[in-house]
Amino acid sequence: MAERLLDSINSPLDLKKLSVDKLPILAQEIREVIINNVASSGGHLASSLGAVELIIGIHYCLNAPEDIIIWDVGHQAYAHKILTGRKDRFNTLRKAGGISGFPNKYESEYDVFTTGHGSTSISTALGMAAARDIEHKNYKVVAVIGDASLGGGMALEALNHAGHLHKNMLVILNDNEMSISKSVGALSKYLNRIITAPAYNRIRKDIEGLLSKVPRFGFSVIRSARRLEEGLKNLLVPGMLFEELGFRYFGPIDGNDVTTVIDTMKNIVNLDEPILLHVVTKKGKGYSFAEKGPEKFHGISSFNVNTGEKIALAKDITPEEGFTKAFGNKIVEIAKENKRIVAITAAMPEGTGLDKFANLFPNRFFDVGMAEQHAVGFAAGLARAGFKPVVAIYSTFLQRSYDQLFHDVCLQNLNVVLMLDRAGLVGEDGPTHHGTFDMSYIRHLPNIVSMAPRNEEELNNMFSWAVSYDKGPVAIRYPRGASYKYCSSKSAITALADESRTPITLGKGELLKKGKDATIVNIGYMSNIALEAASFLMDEGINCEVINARFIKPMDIELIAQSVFKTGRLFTIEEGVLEGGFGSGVLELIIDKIKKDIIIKNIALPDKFIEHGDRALLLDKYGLSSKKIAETIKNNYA
Ligand SMILES: Cc1ncc(C[n+]2csc(CCOP(=O)(O)OP(=O)(O)O)c2C)c(N)n1
Repeated sequence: MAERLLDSINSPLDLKKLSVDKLPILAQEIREVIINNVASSGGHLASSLGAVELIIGIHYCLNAPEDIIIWDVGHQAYAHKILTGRKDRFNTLRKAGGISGFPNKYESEYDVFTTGHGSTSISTALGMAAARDIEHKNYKVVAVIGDASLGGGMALEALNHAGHLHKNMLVILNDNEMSISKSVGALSKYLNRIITAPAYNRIRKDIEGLLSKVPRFGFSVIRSARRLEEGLKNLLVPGMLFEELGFRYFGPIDGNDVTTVIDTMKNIVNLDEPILLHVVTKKGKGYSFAEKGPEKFHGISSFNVNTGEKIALAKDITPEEGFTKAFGNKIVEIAKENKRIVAITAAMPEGTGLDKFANLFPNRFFDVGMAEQHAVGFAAGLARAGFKPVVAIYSTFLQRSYDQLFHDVCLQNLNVVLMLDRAGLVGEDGPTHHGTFDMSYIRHLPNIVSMAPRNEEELNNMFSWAVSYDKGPVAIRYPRGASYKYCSSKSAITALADESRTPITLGKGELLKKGKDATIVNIGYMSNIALEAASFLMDEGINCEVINARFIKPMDIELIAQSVFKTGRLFTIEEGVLEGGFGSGVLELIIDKIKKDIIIKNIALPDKFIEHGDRALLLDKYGLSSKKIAETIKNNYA
């Protein structure tokens, strides 16, 4: 096989040895590596394919790692990983022990910042630029941000501050007009106008030249000329918004033409002021299936390279199954009757299952863009005006809205329903995406009800209950996937579950299995794993009582205390961090109820950021598989 250009590249220094005319070939080789590896490991394909030439251009013109590059979200940075010494390990992408799907500061000196959440890059870059200037150093600082991430509050706050500080920094706006689905919002319309009006660009220079010739004598003439200049510029010059914010705007340029990227970068990289370079790229570039379906290929699991079809894995569920689907169907069913229901997503209509609602009730559906803080504040407004807003959001992204939850929702005691998808460990996306903190950060807020369903049917019941509850906010957490994937003996658990079904009542749990030797208290879907653990223990002669608490808050401490009084042993189980979580809540309340000595063990995730890897593997590693739970109970069964 003829040697590839890529074979000689182990760092950006090697890249710079190539002449510019060779770079399109290199881009092609990098694309092949990305496509072939993501086809097996899954990952963020379309964004990474679109950014290949841009990344080559950035590394060609900068001097990383001395020069700083901050990737926003970081899902587009696969080519960066490949060019910075990780091409030989790229086949371990997202696998346990392998390289991370996002920039990771512990993985490489070229990944200056660990990222995964959107809209953070300009703040970080500005901070590093300010630090550089205090120390009179002279490295360059670059933030690379997508058009959807630019609409997030933090990015807009950072732009505002950057223009004011007037630091030497470069913001590269990678505009593909897509978020996961089509970008939404006034800013995206503005960017679209810039891209689709190339005439503006051509005449920009002419107009500036013309304006420079306006006679500049006499105070009022100058003032009028300036006003005219501003007015005309606003009307005709692209990027005026950024210029008004204190940036010099360059672009739009074709970000998939590596020569253009390099020529432009060379011209601007030494300018000593805040620069915004607007590059236009094609999401999914170079892989026809991804170009045609950038949404499907934004984040994808294993697929067949030749057909673009997904490859079914044992852990996969069908499109009709799972918690997300159950919620998506249930909200549609209820909203047909209840016209006060409105639904809100922060740029994830498909991921949260709200796409069906969006199609059926466009007037009651709001995609606010990548703006989780605003999503919750906006919901508060709708609730205050008498509507029943349902905010569907991933557990990890609601972290953005902690203060809105506190100030705008809980303090006002408003009837907002929060549907927290991807609660618990999400697997391959890793620490930035695991939803392991919500029980801790919600449980301590007054007024809010917090719950978790055992399976899809219970999610339906809980959601119906939450929508009819009118005494304050409700949060419901549920994991990725389907409940039956949470244990191996599906039939036994379904049978048990059918027997013990009870209606949802505020603050009431349910007894799933009677026993006498130990009490296992679970929250929601972990009950399935606990039931399986209980069946293992039964074989060892330990008869456990299993409780599904249903409510994290208010908690059914009576039910738990009665059981513990009988068994003398309490084991709590949760797929969340131990500190401040569900088990901690049980202990806080039970301390006043149980007067005799009991054995207590909280089984939860440790006080650390959990790495990426297969979810089942991680559950087992951290003691939350049914086998490990059974082992822990046995070992603590004195
Ligand atoms: C705070 C936050 N909200 C939501 C997400 C989920 N998410 C990941 S990428 C993405 C779209 C990003 O669009 P853009 O910034 O335009 O980059 P592109 O993928 O189009 O290159 C979203 C919504 C996230 N990572 N962070």
